Amino acid sequence: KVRGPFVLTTWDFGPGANEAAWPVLAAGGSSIDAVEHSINHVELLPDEYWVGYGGVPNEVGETTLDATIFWGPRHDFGGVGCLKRVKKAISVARKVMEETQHSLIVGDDATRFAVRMGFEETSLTNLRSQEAWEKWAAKGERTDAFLPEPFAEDHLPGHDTVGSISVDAAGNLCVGCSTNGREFKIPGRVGDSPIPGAGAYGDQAVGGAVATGNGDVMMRFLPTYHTVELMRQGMPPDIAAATALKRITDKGYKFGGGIAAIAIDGTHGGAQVGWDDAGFSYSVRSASGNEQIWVSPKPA
Ligand code: SD4
Repeated sequence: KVRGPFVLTTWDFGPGANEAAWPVLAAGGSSIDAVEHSINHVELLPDEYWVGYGGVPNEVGETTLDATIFWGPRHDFGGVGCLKRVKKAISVARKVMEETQHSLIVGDDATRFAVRMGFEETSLTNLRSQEAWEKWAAKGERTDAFLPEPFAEDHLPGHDTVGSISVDAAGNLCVGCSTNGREFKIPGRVGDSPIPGAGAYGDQAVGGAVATGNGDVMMRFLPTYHTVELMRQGMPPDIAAATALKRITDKGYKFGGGIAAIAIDGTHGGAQVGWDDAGFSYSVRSASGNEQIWVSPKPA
């Protein structure tokens, strides 16, 4: 449990993302700015394969982004799906939330909306994502999303969706996430990240949860909504997250997925399935420091 304002961010970039967000909270700023700072930090990392610029491309070699943001005080929400050629997907999601009556804008129209809001249109491809795509395309393969049983096992070498949850000094909750989704996905594919209750969910009275992993499976179960609702009933975050994931495995799905959750009072926890060997962590920054918590241990 942490006290006072805090920010929680998933995966190995969590500590760095939290540090990017912490000055906002330390200065008495808003959790919405903290979440945006945290996620922008990861979106702009050139060597981060799963989020933002330079990220894992789709089947035709284009990187497209999904992102979402929840704002507690008004239970407000904004998201973008399959956003192209704009780096800061979480910031575009914030514009959807703050500047429109809509909740989710997708595809080329999301790009047009972003440009209208003043964002720069630019390539998301860098050397790393270009090379990864060329190597894959040279094998002449179709994406494994065409397999009849795509979820019989997890084919993905890694996952790294960034999810952030913050509560500021005023007690206001913000939850966000951002991702490229899935390697060599079918163009137009949108994952769980911009679906409310799937990739992220928050309730000002309870807390927030963020998910990472095979979104094609996870979105069928709204696991972050489930986690937050169990927390509302008094379940600790780690048990709530594990219970939400168990709902999925109980249906027979074998997949890799993780959830990190934190209650408004600072009690936090996470759970994962399929990543006993791969390792899954989240980090929490508060006035008492920046702590990385391993839900499943990082391989030696
Ligand atoms: C997706 N959930 O689009 C995302 C991928 C992910 O870590 O989390 N990767 O399916």
